[in-house]
Amino acid sequence: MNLQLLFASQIEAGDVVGFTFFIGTMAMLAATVFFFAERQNVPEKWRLSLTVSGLITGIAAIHYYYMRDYYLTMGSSPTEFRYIDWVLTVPLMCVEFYLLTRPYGAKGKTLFALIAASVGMLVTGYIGEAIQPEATILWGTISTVFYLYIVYEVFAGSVAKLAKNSDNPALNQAMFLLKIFITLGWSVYPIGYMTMEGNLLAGLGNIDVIYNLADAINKIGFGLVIYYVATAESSK
Ligand SMILES: *C/C=C(C)/C=C/C=C(C)/C=C/C1=C(C)CCCC1(C)C
Repeated sequence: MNLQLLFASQIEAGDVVGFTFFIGTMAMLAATVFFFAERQNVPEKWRLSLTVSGLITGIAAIHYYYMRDYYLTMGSSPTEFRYIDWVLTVPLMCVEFYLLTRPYGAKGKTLFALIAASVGMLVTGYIGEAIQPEATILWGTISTVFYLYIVYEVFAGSVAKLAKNSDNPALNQAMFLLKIFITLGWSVYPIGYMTMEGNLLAGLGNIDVIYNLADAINKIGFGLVIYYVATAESSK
């Protein structure tokens, strides 16, 4: 076997960006194994949620593998892989909200609205980041409107109302933590977006490092919250 070829995309010492792509791949992979392995240790009604958590980190692991390779060979941001990953995984996070509130009457309509908003948020973000860099602020603003709709839905819309009326402490605890992810965790992405050249936060940091950090927190953390609630409920 040609080892030279196998290690074609070498990571250089001091390459922080490449390092975070590498560690992101490994972390997503480990989380995926964890969520699928733990599936059988939680009560049946939580299993589908854990499967979705594993799918989210699994899809991300594969994209990180490609993004790392792209970055190491091209030396630039793998924006296309990044947005393809998000457009698959963010709707799955909306599915998690739906699954949590489904036993209490969540409607397919709400799930559809959440998915549509997340796709709208990402498509407009992609246009501002990759297609029309001269209109980054305009597209970023439109994207933020979609983002705020998701925040509204989870805080005050039907998702919030169903969780509140459920009288289930485990569910309310999960909702509380997931709200923190949606507000604080997800807000790291627009910060990364604004570090693009010529924008408000240019020079603050590397956009890929910020996105990679946010992905690790949000994708793995989100799944761990669900795992935590599932096990807390079963140990009672
Ligand atoms: C696993 C990936 C996740 C949770 C990605 C979330 C991405 C966002 C919340 C992105 C939001 C953006 C804005 C609100 C405005 C600027 C453009 C985006 C797409 C970076």
